[in-house]
Amino acid sequence: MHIDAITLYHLQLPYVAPFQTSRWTELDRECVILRVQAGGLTAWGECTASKNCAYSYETTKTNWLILEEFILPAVFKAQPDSIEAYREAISHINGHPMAKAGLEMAFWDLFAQRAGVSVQQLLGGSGDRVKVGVSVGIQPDTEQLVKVVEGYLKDGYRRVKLKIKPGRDVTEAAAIRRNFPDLLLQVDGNSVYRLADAEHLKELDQFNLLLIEQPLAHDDIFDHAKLQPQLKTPVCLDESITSVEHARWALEMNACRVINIKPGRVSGMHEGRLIHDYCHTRGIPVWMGGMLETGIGRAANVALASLPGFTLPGDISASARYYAEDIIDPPFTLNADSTLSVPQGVGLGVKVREDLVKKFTLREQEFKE
Ligand code: OSB
Ligand code: MG
Repeated sequence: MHIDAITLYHLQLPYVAPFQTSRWTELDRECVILRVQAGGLTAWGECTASKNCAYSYETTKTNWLILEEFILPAVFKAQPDSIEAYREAISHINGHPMAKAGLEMAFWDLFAQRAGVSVQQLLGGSGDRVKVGVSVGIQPDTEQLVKVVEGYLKDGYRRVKLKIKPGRDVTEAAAIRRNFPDLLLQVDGNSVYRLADAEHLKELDQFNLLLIEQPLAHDDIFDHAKLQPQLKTPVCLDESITSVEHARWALEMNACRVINIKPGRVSGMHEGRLIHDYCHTRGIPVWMGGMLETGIGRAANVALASLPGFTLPGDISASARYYAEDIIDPPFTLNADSTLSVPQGVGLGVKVREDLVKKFTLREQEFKE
């Protein structure tokens, strides 16, 4: 199967509301979307990096640069016909997991289409639904936060994640717990705390949280291993797990009791599945993280989240939670049991609205051998 052309789109898709974390705010999703044309088939991928380098050093523009200068030339030369061959073709490139994962996603779509199966089947997932929750950004004040959470509960979400930051973390977690005593609740620090904050973080133990996500530095495992024994709440690592080796280090060091898997952060669904398998055999729960993906990345995430070790609800919400106009048809909707349905068609199983991709594209370029 010859790879004829790969088109990159620098997308800018407005969110329905600003998304604020402990360390940055975003008003729209800027990301690279990829279209691969090969053997008469068209496949799609999405790079998860955004405009800012606050979550990771990667950005929309570095994704584009690394794809253009290194990944695409390697791929046109190697003409990979499997995920393994793709990974081999780019194995000389260090770092830049989100750039690599974006094209890998398109290859999962392509190879699933070639085999006449869904990406879910190609990955070895099963079931037609995955449990999901909603990630709630920092709001102007506590009263507003309670209202926003209430709205999501009315929409049908049964698990909520709060973005937390120093100065308001304990009061906000307390307010949400007081208003919603039985809610499945977790928090995400996005690497804003330090080990010296351990005494303060212990106050969160009283709220019966499912987990606290990435409290300490984005590249830290060592201090998390010193923090976890001091907390009753399970620590979940996000930013600092970028490969199955990191997952092994974290578990061997008892730095966390849960791991969040984001295919982009770990260089693709292949590595994400390795982390899943590693944790699953050790009884460590994993869950699917989110990067506010468009419908393309969301389709890939629900497929991977259907592997059996994804026992906690994922950060994979309905299209309408993020976008007035998602770039797929139909958009993802929430089922009454707080699940999203896994597309059952061939490939990613979603129809990409090329007209909307074009409408929200700032820059587009086609690459050939
Ligand atoms: O830390 O999980 C995170 C979004 C962008 C970057 C980092 C994170 C997030 C989220 C959103 O929490 C999850 C979602 O896609 O709904
Ligand atoms: Mg996180």
